[in-house]
Amino acid sequence: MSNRRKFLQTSVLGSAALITGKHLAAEPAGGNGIVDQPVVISTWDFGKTANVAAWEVLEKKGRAVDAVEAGVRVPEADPKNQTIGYGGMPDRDGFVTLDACIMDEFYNCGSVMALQHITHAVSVARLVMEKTPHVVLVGDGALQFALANGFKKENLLTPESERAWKEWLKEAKYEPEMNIENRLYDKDKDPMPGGPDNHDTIGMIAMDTKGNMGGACTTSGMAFKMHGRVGDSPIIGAGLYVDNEVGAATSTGVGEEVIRIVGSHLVVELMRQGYAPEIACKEAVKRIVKRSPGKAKAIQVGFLALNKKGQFGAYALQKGFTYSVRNKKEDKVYSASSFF
Ligand code: SD4
Repeated sequence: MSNRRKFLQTSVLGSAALITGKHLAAEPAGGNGIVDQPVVISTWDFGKTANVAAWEVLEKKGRAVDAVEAGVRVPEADPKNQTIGYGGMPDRDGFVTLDACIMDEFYNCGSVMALQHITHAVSVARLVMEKTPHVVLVGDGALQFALANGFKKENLLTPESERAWKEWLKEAKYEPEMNIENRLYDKDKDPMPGGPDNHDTIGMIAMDTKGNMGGACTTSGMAFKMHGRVGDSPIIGAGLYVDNEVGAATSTGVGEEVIRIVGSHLVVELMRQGYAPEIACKEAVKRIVKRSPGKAKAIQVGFLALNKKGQFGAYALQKGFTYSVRNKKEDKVYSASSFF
C-alpha cells in the first residue's frame, strides 16, 4: 500500500475517531504500523545501521533500554555523521557540544547537555540515570562525572567538521531558526552521508520481547549554534518520552519549536487518548504550524512514535523525513508524510 494511501486511510480513521471521540483505540497504526515485537525504530535512514546494533540486543531477548543505548552509539562513533557524537559540527565558537538522553520502562531517565570531549554522550546519560539521584547534568559537571566514571577525554572535532566551521565563519551567518539542510550546508561542498535530507539527530525507540519500552536521543545539536545552546534532544518530554503503559516518541529538527510544545510528551499523551502513532505525530506538527505558520514553512521538525501494540508512525513539517524500522518481518526505511 502506498504511503499516501495509508496516510489517507489513517487520516480518515483519525477524523472519524475525533468525531466519535474514540480516537482509534483499536485500529491499526497510522503510517506503516505492523504489530510485531520486538521492534526498534529510529529517525532518518542512518537509523538503519543503528537499528542493527539495537536488534542484536532485542533478538537475544535483551531490554529495550539496552538496545537503544547500543543502537545510538553507532552513529555517535561515526565521524561521517556530522550531527551526532564524534565528528559532530561545532558551535559557532568551534566547540563540539553534545546533548543526549535515555529513558527506560520505569520512567527512569538521564540526560546530559552541552557535554564536551566524550563521544558516547548517551552512555553518560545512562550513568546519570543509574548512578545519581538526578536526571540532568550539564557542561563541565557532566564532563567531570563522565571522567570520574571511566570515560576518556577526546577531541571530537574532526578535520572535516573543522573545515565546515571555518567555511561558515567566513560569513558567520547566524540563522539558527532555519532548517540546517537548506541553509547552512552546501550539499555540493559538504556532502552528507545519505544526502541532504538525511543528516540530523538520532532518536530511537524500542519495544523488547517482554513488551517493555525504552528510548534514547543523541545529537551534536544545531550546527554553529550559540555556545551553550541546548535543543530538544536531551530534554525529557521534548526530544524523547517513554511511557511504558502507552508508548514512546522522539523528535528531530529545530529543537526550539519542539521544546515549546513539549513535543514527544504531547505525542505520547495523544496516543494515550487513542490516537494512532502517525496521527499523534501529525497533531503535534499541526500545533507547531498553528503557533507560527510562517516560520513552520521554513523549518523542519519530525516526530516518530511507537505505541504499546508495536505500531509505529511518523509525521514531519516538510517532505524528506525518513525513519528506519527493524522487526522480525522487516528492516526498512520509510518516508514520513508531511504537512507541507
Ligand atoms: C536540536 N533537534 O538540537 C536537535 C538537532 C537539530 O536541526 O538541531 N536539528 O535542536
